[in-house]
Amino acid sequence: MSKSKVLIVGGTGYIGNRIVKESLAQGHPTYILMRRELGYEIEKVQMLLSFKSKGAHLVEGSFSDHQSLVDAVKLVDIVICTISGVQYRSHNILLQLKLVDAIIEAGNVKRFLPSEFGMDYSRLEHVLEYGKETFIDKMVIRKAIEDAKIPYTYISSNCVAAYFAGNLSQLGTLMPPKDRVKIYGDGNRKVVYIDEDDVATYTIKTVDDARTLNKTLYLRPHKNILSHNELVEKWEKLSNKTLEKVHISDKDFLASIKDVEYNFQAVLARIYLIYYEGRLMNFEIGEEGEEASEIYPEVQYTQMDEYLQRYL
Ligand code: GO6
Repeated sequence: MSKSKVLIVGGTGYIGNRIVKESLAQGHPTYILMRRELGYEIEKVQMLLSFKSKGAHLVEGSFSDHQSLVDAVKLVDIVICTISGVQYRSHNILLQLKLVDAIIEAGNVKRFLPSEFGMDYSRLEHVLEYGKETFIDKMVIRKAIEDAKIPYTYISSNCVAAYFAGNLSQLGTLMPPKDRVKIYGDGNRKVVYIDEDDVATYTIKTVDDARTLNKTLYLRPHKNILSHNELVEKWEKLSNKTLEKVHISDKDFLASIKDVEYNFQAVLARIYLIYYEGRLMNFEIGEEGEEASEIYPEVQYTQMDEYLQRYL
């Protein structure tokens, strides 16, 4: 069977660029949307040209040109969108409604993977008041996909390591702390960490897999399910240094959310749900999903002690 053709929208981003590389590596004819608005964004243009030299096809288009999206989508079997959601207030995620419209009109797409790649908001029975509306956008996209009966897979990748493990989950930095580490509550809730390269590996592996059609693929590699305390302990062993632990009570953490700007509130709200409430691991996957390391046991995923070595 020949490999399906894949279009990546967001191919220069933090997750998207890895998916492009993995799609090429796994032998898929790989197409990347090159937005006309790129203009002078020179790093992105150069990255796209380097992907082109490795065999990717650059497809020019724009979210403000419906026909260009239809034409792009018609070239492929699979559409993967990794558009960023982290500037919550700009509602970037909702741009995908235009992609959904294009997929409906084109009518040829075998599977759409919208930009999820985080926690599964559909499994939250409640969220915080802070940043409440920022949990809605991805659900709006899901509804549009399901109403249109577009075949889909949602990827729930949990905590990507560069944001959550390399800094030992300390806010405002991407490097590990030197002397003192803040621990959220008692530090015992289970959190799932994942190397972003492994996000790409599992994502591309699943695009032609009938087992994940119209389901969510949860990335929960079992050796990477760690409490905050366990993550810190791994770093202490590697660096051969003991850090001072400062426990932040849930009350103090919640109080601190009040005074920060909106976008940061949305970040803190997620940290709260993950580290104080343990929302990544407090539900069974069940019939709606599959677990990646279970259905792809051949993938040698990166464990966090190995990942952390780059920070030594
Ligand atoms: C990642 C972050 C962590 C930012 C999700 C700064 C959506 C999700 C796990 O942009 O708002 O240290 O699920 O110093 O569904 C940001 C966001 C996290 C990164 C969270 C994210 C995760 C978005 C930081 C930091 C721990």
